[in-house]
Amino acid sequence: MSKTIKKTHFLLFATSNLHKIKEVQHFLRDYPIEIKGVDLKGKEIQGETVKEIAEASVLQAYKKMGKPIFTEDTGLFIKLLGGFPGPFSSYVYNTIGIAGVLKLLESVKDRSAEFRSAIAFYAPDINPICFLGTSSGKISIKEQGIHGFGFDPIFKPDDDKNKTFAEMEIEEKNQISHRTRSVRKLVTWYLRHYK
Ligand code: ITT
Repeated sequence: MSKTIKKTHFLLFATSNLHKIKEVQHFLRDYPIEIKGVDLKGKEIQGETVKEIAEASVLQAYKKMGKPIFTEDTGLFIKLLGGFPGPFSSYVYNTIGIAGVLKLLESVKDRSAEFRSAIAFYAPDINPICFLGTSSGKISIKEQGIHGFGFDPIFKPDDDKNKTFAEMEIEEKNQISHRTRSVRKLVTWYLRHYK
């Protein structure tokens, strides 16, 4: 049984996605940082990279909350489609959806893809700072699994070729996910900076 870590730092996480909050909270079980999710329903930000989107979102979020805050933007970059949907992942998920993505890859052999996660953190004593995390894998032939969210049912990470992210419990996904990798960088930096 893991022992309970006393939370001595508090951060806001601006997101509309409860799954992201759960994953980050799960990761932070072993750290003295507590987060609170806030859904600010800000203006939809477009950008060419996940970093650009996360940085623009964090400034917008800080303007509203006035407290140390971070945002996270993820994109699914499919190699054969030149990185599409990438920064348009949310739009693609809400329009053509998973079925549409599978259709675009029908009878395609090279199904390599990558999730890229960018976390941007802002507090008044620093410039916005960004941390990146990636997870490479393949787009599966069909949807598999019931866990997770978004594109999880069609993403098989290279770290565990037999399963999609949606076939993993949160604990398992968190060991190898793009989000864990960006959050870990944020936490390492944060605890050094704000001892
Ligand atoms: P925010 O409010 O934090 O922006 P969102 O759900 O819009 O929440 P993103 O823009 O980062 O999040 O995500 C773009 C799309 O990619 C969206 O459809 C998500 O469902 C999907 N996505 C994000 N992270 C994912 C993950 O870990 N696994 C599978 N799909 C993911």
